[in-house]
Amino acid sequence: MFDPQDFRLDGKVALVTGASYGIGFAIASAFAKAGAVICFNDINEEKTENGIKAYREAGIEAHGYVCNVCDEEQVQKMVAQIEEEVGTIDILVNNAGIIKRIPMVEMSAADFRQVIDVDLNAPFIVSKAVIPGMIKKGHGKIINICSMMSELGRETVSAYAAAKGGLKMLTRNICSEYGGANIQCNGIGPGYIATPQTAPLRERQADGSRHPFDQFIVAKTPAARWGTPEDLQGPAVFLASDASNFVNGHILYVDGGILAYIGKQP
Ligand code: NAP
Ligand code: GCO
Repeated sequence: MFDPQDFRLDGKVALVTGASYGIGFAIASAFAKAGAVICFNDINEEKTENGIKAYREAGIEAHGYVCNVCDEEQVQKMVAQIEEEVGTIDILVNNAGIIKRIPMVEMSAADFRQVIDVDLNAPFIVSKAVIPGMIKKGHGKIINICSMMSELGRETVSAYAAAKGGLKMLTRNICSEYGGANIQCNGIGPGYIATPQTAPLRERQADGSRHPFDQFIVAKTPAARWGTPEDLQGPAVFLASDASNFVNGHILYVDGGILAYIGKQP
């Protein structure tokens, strides 16, 4: 029988990686409003402290941890600390991510590897650390933050697209391997969202005009606007809640319709 309470997260412990600000912060804030206890990490002390302050200003007492998600030892330690201090993690959002916009033939192998490390290897490392606790508890929710680039390529983002395409398949594989343990692993594929990560694509030109890429994305989006981190909150709460217990291995694109649209005639 349908119960609106199924969309609530009361009593759940959520870990959102890289969530001092941006998309992760917005998703974690929505989880808190839905009743979850929030744990997040950032790569350095200062940003983690700033994140704790930002959550507090939003009325949320979040647990902040300094952890490089690429470092398996740090991740295992952080998860153990959360399980001891807060409780077993019910909801994991693999949000931490980077992008390097460099033409492929000019990109160093080291730069390519760094993007793969953060955007694909790290979701593996963090999920591997969290799943045993979810199995013991008898349930779990993993949400991987994918991208338009899980489906499409574009100039200068070869490493990012390879990573986000791989993250789509890691999502489906975690679904396949752990669905039987009542763990649902899904992805969210945001469209173009106004955060620090996309700020260079929205910078005003010297003559005060809009960035050409900004104009391109608005013309390519039926909603005719950039997304905001808040646009992702409802979909994330849905995938973190009991309302989505039979949704597994799905990538939910929250893109204002970009993937469905050929684009407005110039
Ligand atoms: P953002 O503003 O650049 O924030 C990324 C966050 O990840 C920051 O808090 C960053 O911490 C953290 N991080 C990076 N590397 C880390 C590491 N090794 N260990 C721990 N934390 C790390 O990005 P965003 O726009 O909010 O994007 C968040 C996620 O959504 C990313 O996975 C991104 O690929 C994805 N996404 C973004 C868009 C978009 O249009 N913005 C669209 C689709 C998907 P520091 O500040 O300390 O570096
Ligand atoms: C880019 C953008 C995109 C967005 C997002 C789109 O340079 O094309 O950064 O990659 O970050 O991933 O879904």
